[in-house]
Amino acid sequence: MTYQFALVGNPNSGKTSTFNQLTGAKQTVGNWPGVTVERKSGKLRKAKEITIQDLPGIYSLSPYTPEEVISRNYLAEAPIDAVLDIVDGTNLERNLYLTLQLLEMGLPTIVGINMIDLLKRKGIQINFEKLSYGLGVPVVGFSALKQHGLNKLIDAAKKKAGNGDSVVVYDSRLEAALAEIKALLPEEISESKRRWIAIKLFEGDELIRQQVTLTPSNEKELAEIIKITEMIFDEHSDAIIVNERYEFIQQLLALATIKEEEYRLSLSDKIDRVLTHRLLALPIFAFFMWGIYFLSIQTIGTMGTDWVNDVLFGSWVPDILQQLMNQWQVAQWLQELIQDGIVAGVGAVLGFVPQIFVLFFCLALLEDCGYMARIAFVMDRLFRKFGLSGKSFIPMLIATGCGVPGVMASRTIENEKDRRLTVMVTTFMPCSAKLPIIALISGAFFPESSWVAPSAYFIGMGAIVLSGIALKKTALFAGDPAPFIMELPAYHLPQLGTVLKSAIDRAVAFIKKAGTIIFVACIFIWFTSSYNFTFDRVGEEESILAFFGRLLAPIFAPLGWGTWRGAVATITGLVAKENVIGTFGILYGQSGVSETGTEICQVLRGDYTPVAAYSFLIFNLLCAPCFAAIGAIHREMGDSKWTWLAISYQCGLAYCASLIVYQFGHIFFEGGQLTVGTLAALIVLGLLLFALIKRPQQKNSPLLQVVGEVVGGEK
Ligand code: BGO
Repeated sequence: MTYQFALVGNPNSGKTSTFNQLTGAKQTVGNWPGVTVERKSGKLRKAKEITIQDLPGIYSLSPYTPEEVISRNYLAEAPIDAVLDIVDGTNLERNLYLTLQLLEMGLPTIVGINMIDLLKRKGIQINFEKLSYGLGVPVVGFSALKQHGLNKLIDAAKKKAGNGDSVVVYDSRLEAALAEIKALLPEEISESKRRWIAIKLFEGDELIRQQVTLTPSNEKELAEIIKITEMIFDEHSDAIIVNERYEFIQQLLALATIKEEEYRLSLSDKIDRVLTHRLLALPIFAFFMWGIYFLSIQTIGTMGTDWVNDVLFGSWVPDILQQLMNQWQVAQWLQELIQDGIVAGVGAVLGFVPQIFVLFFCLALLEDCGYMARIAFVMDRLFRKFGLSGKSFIPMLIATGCGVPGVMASRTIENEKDRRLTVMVTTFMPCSAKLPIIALISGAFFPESSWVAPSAYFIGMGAIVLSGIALKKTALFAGDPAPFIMELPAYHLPQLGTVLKSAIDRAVAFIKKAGTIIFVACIFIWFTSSYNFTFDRVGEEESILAFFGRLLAPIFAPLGWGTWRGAVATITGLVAKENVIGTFGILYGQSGVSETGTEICQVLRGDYTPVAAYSFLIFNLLCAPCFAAIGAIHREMGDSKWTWLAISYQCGLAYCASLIVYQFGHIFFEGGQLTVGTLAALIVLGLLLFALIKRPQQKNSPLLQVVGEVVGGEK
């Protein structure tokens, strides 16, 4: 059996090279168009029954140039068994334009993607199967220069010989017009050529118009069809066809090609490989947080805080105020209120502004460069293991600034159980108001350890994760976590303006609070710590505050800090967490030493052991948040029962954690004796571990059943 194959392709696609390889001819090869200007033929080297015709290089079959005329006439008239369409793989879009026209002609076509050696070098991947599927004809990759794949090309051509079906279909409105034109064509035109001729008539191809004889009414109808279609597409008919071809090619390319630059890892991806690594992500995050706390609480921030405490509120402000009050002959009680109440209390709180500024500057840096989004992603992986959604991390991240917006951010969680759980645990994160407590305790009791301050952050997160594990096992919160899809923005250099603004905003909010709510609270604390119930001026120990503090202190005794001052500071912290420090400023300032921050530290060290102080820190970190955040919890929970459940859970967990830390820490680090408190801590630890490791419950335990009925009527 003999075969007639035609080599067709764009100039420079490697047709002549292919022809030479296949036939052993020595045609001139060149990297400029027009090397093959006339048709040449030759016999296949390995199978002389196959004749190959090398046609001139062309870009299109709408014949504008002599080469296009030669090629089109030959393709339209010669008895060809198969067309070998030689496509420059590095220039697919332009080359496939000709391919589509070959398919429109209904020719039995094999697409040979040449220059696969160059494709490899350029990092372009072509999926030949997908391309073949899209075009509806065989596609073979080869290299004429490297002599790869040529046999496959011939085999495919032999298989395809004589079969010219095409699957190329354009816009349905255009196809409808072509179908109508096909119906107008004379019957003697064969079925295989009718669609191509319809396209050519639609395009307005003059040569075809002359060759096809239409009746006058069909002529009119053809004009009508073209006119309507042009109106529909709002384009000239030839432009409609061109656009459709390119549209088809774009879809093909999207389906079948990948450029390496599109999947090559960007710098951002490379950084993510490390920062979001399964094993490394959390240690790296811990290291970053350590660095941030080290800068804000241990070094740079502390320098500012020391200056504010020792110089600004240690001498400048009190001295200037004292002079003014002496000049204006201010009453003694008012002088005491201003110095011992307001300056000591508000000053102690304001002393932490530099540390807060540095902390939030560093956090804003991490947020602005895109790292915090990664942490949400990493946390999603971690949280998901424990049944929580990564969506819960966003409120927690916001809560590092302030618990109120943090709690409100839980609204993005669709699953009601997950949302309630998130509201309940979000305020475990240390907010800016808790930072002074962290700074004071770590500075006063652990000046040598750089891990105590960041540990507050990790304790907050640990409490959230462990709460998630334990609570998700109860029927109140059970269920699969909501899916969390977030786009990770590419890393970029942080904008100094944005970062500064974020840090300044938070510092200003802190200062505003010190000038309002803390100011009023300090007056109240000073008054109640300076007067007794008959409003006589008394020493602190006989004051109203000391009375109430002593009533509460025993509750906190097992936690190691059962002094009336510690109890009062914790309770005033419910108004605003800054009050904890404001209260210490007033109470320990009045104890005869001095108001300055450094000296408060010395007095504190006399009242508490380091383990007791750490237990105090943990309790104040985890217990119910300030009133404003409790209000937000109430709004989000939408009912008092859930709010009370949240507050009770927070205070209960805070108490248990502090108890365990103090009781065991006291024995291990301070040589304490075993007591009833140790036994209680052991039992509590056992119960907490049990809550963590027990099997998830389908049915509520009797206790939770009661709670469920109370808070949500759940059985
Ligand atoms: C020059 N791989 C590579 N890398 N190049 C190829 C391949 C292939 O598989 N196939 C062809 N070429 P024609 P038309 C040249 O001649 O066959 C190259 O127009 C050069 N010449 O070598 O002529 C081929 O018949 C100087 O390149 O195509 C030729 O379709 C510098 O593609 C070009 C660089 O081949 C066109 C290349 C003086």
